[in-house]
Amino acid sequence: MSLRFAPVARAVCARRSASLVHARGQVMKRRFATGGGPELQPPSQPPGASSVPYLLGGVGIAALGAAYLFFGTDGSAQDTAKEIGTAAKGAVQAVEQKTGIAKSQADYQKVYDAIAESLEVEGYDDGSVAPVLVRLAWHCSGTYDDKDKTGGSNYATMRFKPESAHGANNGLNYARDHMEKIKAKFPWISYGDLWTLGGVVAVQESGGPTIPWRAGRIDGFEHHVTPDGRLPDAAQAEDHLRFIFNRMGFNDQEIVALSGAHALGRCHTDRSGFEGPWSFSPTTFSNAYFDLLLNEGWKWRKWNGPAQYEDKKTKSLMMLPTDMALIKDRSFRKYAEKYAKDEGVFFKDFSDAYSKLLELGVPKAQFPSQSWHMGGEAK
Ligand code: CCH
Repeated sequence: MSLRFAPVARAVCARRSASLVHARGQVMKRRFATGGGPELQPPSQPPGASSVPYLLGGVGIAALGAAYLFFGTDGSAQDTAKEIGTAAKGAVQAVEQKTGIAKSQADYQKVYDAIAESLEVEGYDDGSVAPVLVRLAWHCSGTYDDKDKTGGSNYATMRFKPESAHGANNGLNYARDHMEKIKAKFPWISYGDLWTLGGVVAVQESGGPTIPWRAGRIDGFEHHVTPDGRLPDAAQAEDHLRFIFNRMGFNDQEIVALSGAHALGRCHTDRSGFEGPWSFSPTTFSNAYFDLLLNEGWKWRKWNGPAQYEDKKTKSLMMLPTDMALIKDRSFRKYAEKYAKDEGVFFKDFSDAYSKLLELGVPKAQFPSQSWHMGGEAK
């Protein structure tokens, strides 16, 4: 492909305003529910709603008993009490979701709108926090292990020191702090719902596909934190990618689709050690990552940092060793080629895989039966 955008190194400001104009002009207005967007109707009250409080009380008591049996007397009495409270909350929430008396989609749409309105931050990277919010949503979900069902987005365990200090999460304090401002406005939302909804808003408002999403995650405890090393190491290659993503339950096609998120954002020397953006338009979600990966010339960058590639023409773009594995490995490559040729196919596959990613580790009973399309009409 030809280089369609202004070289990054030459004009950060020009690029910033160009991509933001795109985001603002073409995307943000369309997706916001406020300011004339489509009105979402709260679900109607279920028949027999008056019996629901009794039902909830019963479920809560049952959950208390179950939690006591499950957790026994391990740990301090205070911890056990908190655990029981969480288990009860999960059970009550499941019933609330099923009966429709939980917060409605319209309530979550208000959170969506507040996040969308907060995305542009003057002076931060390329002018938008969307990329780092996509990364927060992915890292809070990608700890999942499909064998023992630990990890994932349910408990928002990155709030705790062991996980927030895992090397792969460097720099995500910025995203978590940003989301604290939203949490202050909507204290009823769980962190897992907040962070994953943030990832949905960020993709959609950057011009990406609609991501089906639903509420239902609950806040957990420090002992839910999973061991370090569950997220991918960018210095490695295809075997490592399969090892990490197969553990979560993803196949080759889904691995490649998810990797297309690198159209957004950039690497930071003070976070991962790597440097630079993957695309010329790092605040716009598109299939540019695959296009560039396949159609630009790449060579190892000569510098003091970790081994990474740079594009031969402008030397302003980068690829990680794991990115390059997507075109070196034959099975991965066929999907990369498909996505480079057809953005519609990429959007569809990304939407499916990202939606699945954001629900990893959440017991199905905690969700209402159907996913929602937040932010207006599905795209
Ligand atoms: Fe990623 N990613 N990612 N990534 N990532 C980085 C940044 C972003 C890997 C490594 C890195 C996914 C998969 C992988 C985003 C979304 C996704 C960085 C730079 C590294 C390193 C961090 C820094 O320095 O700030 C590796 C390895 C894999 C293996 O597959 C997946 C999956 C997703 C989402 C679906 C986004 C977005 C960024 C940009 C963040 C920012 O702050 O700009």
